[in-house]
Amino acid sequence: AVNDSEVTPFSVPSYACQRRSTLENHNAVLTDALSLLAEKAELSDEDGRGVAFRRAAAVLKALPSAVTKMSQLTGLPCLGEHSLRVIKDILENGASSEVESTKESERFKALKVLTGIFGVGSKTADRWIREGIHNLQQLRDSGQTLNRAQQAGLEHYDDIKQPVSLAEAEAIRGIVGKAVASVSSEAQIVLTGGFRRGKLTGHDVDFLITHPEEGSEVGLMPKLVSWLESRGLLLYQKTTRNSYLECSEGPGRPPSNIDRFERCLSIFKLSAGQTGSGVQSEETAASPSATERQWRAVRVDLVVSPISQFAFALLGWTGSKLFERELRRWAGHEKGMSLSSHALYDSKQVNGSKGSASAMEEKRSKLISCHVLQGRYIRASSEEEIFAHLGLEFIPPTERNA
Ligand code: DGT
Ligand code: MG
Repeated sequence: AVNDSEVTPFSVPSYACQRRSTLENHNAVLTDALSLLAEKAELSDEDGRGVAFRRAAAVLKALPSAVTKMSQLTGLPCLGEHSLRVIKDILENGASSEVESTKESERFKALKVLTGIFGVGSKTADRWIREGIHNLQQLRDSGQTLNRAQQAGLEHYDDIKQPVSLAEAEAIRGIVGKAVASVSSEAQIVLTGGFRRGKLTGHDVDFLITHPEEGSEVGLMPKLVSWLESRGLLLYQKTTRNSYLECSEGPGRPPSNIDRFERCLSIFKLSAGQTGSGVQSEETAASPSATERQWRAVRVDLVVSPISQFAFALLGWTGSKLFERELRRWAGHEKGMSLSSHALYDSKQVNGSKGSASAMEEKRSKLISCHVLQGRYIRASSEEEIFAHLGLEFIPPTERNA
């Protein structure tokens, strides 16, 4: 055994967007434990605590080998007292008592089941639990009023909780690609989300659609949805309008742009024939009925972006969620910029000052209408350019699995 004085502590940069996080993880036991506590916090509306556990897990994911001693963790960023206690418990006792008791907790189990229903968030789940509803049967029997999304979510629960395979994602890519091509010969579609990061399964399939000519993306979404609906491919869909309006000092975008459709949350009906190899293999079938009926329900998200915002949308919808959050934190805290899935805004240009924006300036920027702001929007036509503007080394999608 190596004694403590010979242990070389690991070293990683603070922000996840400064690190290359592949799908390889040498510390899965530890990161699973921390992720579960993050999930518990998120389901209890303790977002700050949730992010802290997510950041700690991401640091461990980035390590080149398995942690065996606490002393290896000396000096690592983002490992708070609570996370360190959980890690220590696992290294010393093989398990964390907090994690184990969470897994057994009736409340946690109920929150997981209920929020697993598409359209149900933690607040709704919490209300139902307080009314004595802990599982799907109790929900069905309760006579609770469900909205359209929740009804569809409950109906397709077993299918939706089943991971989507890459083959299924590619089959859907083919169908949606055909739909896009039929409504516009020039429109482009990209697979984003976890599959773009090289994951082999996902909880949904995410697509980003754009058109090379600015403005021609307007109206694409309703046409696309009609195409899919008329062929019976959508079990559920809800399209929401884009409410983002870029306001730079340059010529403003026409007001009509705030009205275009932007995002469609859907439940796709994927036929067995469309994946080539059948919907599910025998051993992974959620229920006999899922194999008998020769189709399955899959969550699909469609997003339409104008070409001027495409690079930002692509970066924003590729994930991981923590990687995105860290990019925005880096932009704000280290660069005095504000990054979204629409744009990069440099607020430190105010009065030509070079330093990073003070909290006061940032507050002022938020209060003042964007028409009189003196900062500037930074254009970018590729992800590489956005990383460069942020002063970060480019991290390809497959290394954004933080
Ligand atoms: P998955 O589907 O479980 O394999 O995991 P991901 O990484 O595909 O996660 P997902 O599908 O929830 O979201 C994909 C990315 O899209 C995520 O990393 C962040 C981004 N995203 C998700 N929801 C929103 C949203 O409401 N607004 C914006 N701007 N981005 C979002
Ligand atoms: Mg996804």
